[in-house]
Amino acid sequence: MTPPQHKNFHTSNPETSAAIDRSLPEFAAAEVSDEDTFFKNHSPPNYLPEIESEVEEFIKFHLNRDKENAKIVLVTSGGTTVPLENNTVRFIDNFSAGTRGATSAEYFLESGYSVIFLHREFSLLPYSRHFSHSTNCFLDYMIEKDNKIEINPKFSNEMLKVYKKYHKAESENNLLLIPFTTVNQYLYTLKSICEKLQILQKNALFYLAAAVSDFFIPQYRLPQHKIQSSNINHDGELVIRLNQVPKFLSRLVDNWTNTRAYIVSFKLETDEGILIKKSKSALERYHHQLVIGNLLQTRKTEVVFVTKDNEDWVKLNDEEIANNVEIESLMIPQVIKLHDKWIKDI
Ligand code: PAZ
Repeated sequence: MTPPQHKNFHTSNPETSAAIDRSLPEFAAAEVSDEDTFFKNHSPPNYLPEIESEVEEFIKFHLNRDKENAKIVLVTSGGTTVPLENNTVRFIDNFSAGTRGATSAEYFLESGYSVIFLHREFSLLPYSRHFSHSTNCFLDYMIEKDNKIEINPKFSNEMLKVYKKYHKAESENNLLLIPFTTVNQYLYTLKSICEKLQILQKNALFYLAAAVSDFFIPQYRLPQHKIQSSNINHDGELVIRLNQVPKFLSRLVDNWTNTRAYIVSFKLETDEGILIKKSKSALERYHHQLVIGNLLQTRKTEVVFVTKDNEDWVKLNDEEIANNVEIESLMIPQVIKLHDKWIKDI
């Protein structure tokens, strides 16, 4: 079966076609029940239908290959932006580089899952992450020989290993890359992909590692053009009002996904005193299967798996840290074990 060719979408350009619509009603401060209001008051990205057909094709391809056993994981990754202008010059962003998502995606692929990778455009990607965003420029991996360019032999073994895995994922059509930039694009695309994955039932896994903004400027209040330095108040301050982004996890669990899907969300905190409490309360509030808690400061070396009955820490030991072991190499087998048990029991 020949894998379909994928298009390249760009999400980081402002959507001038979706200029602000002043006829939209004033959008009230968000509460948990405001998810539907959000979609009513915000237009979908104009490329969404094309992404939907790519996702449909991808799912169809995998169901045709193995209807009973095709397992697909949706990995979300990276941070969402909050534009301050419609023609976006400035935006609010967060720290996430997409390391967790890109690294996890590789371990899922190695374990036989197909991956839909919903990621912030230009954040880290599976496989290329080993050579991008690093302190080495990609040209440092090359050398010139006889007026030709070659891979520096110093790096070629490492590159070959990564290349083989990348090539396998690509040639078997196991990895679908879907980008987003803004929080609006993320939410619309997430909803769509969740709905398309309903057909997989218990074989669908949701691994929601993206760092989604909690606050945004609703479309009806977004200035069309660049904020001018004259837009200040009497005290010389620029005042920006942000609304709360509705908590979409409840909709995702209750409406967007099949009730038999396995859903993993992440909880990031900076205060270790509240990490477990907040992770547990997310689980109780949204009734999904697993919350993975992590602290900003230690997220690369330890995480906590919070389920209905358990709190299990996954930690790298000193030797593993010294050997650059990736914590995702311990996390993903655990997640898969839980998903397998879910598939067997449900
Ligand atoms: O992208 P990254 O590897 O730098 O960070 C990963 C992470 C901390 C964003 C992720 O593990 C996470 O906790 N995501 C959810 C964040 C939240 O909304 O609480």
